[in-house]
Amino acid sequence: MPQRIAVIPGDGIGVEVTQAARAVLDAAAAGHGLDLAYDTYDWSCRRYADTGAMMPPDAIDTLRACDAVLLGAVGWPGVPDHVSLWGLLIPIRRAFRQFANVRPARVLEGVTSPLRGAEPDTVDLVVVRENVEGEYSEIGGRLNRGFSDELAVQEAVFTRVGVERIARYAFELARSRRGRLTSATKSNGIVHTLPFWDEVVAEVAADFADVEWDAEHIDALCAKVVLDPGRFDVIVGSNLFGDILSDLAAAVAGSIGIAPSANLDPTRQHPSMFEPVHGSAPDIAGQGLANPVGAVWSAAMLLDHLGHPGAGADVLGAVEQSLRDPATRTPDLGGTATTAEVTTALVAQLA
Ligand code: GGG
Repeated sequence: MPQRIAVIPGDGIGVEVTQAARAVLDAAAAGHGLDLAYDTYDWSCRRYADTGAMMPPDAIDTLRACDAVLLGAVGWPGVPDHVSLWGLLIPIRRAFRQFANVRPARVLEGVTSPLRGAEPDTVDLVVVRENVEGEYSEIGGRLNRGFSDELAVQEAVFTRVGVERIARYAFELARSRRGRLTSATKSNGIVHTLPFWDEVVAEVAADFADVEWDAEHIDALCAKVVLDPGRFDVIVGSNLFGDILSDLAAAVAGSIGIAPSANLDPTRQHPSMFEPVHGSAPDIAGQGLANPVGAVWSAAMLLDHLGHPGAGADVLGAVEQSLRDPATRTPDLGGTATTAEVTTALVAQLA
């Protein structure tokens, strides 16, 4: 029986980078004797423009049977960002209880960090983002539209179950790495939810005496990630803080184009989803200039998750090798290589 991967290229460069990731997955599968099968879905802003919905009504049931989802990017001018996000990406994360969004950031050889002194191998951190609650909440609404007293209310939702499980996931991850965890907070200003977050994280920490940990207010934490990124190992944050921190960490690592992510249901009751951190990049879409590394690295995480760590390590090794070579760096990394040229080099490495 093949392992089935649902591929949702989505919008813009999502189409180009998922094609690249598929080619690399095929090469890794051939090298390791894996049986992978793909089902591709055209769910996207284009579909929204044609039909009024990003996905069909039975989309979640369609995905339920797959072993993993590979997603490209979501968003296109003309469709409001909250419509595209809440019409595709967020429903999948929630329906499949993908509560841990794992986003590694490393300065790799051949990639220049904008930070002075951030040499290869000096920055190696993982942002663990709570992925199904927090500030990304449907609870709220707008009143008095169009009047001068118009207002909008949105409730952040932090549950004990939700905070505890993401904290536990992050502490376990830190324990398997360098044993250091930072919790992102803002409990000085956000007076209810974040003191609660801090309390629950501290309770979980009691089970991890071997992990050194602290909590940092998000503003100071952002400054420290820029000033001294090498000090961080695992950073755990709420949905919004994790989203912001992972883009910052990707920029510190040299380009958001190389940043991968895994939306995990660690219980494995539902499929997990793998996607580059970057969006659809309408400015370069369709020109063959997109960096496929974020999607390919996400595919390596997918292989790991499906029980093929050797294949995942080979894909990451091929990525590292391609970045070392100036001839296979895309324009976001100061090179001139096209998406297709990088993909061909990656596939050749794996052959
Ligand atoms: N590659 C995924 C993508 O297109 N992300 C766009 C985005 O805005 N994501 C927001 C989020 O991850 O919450």
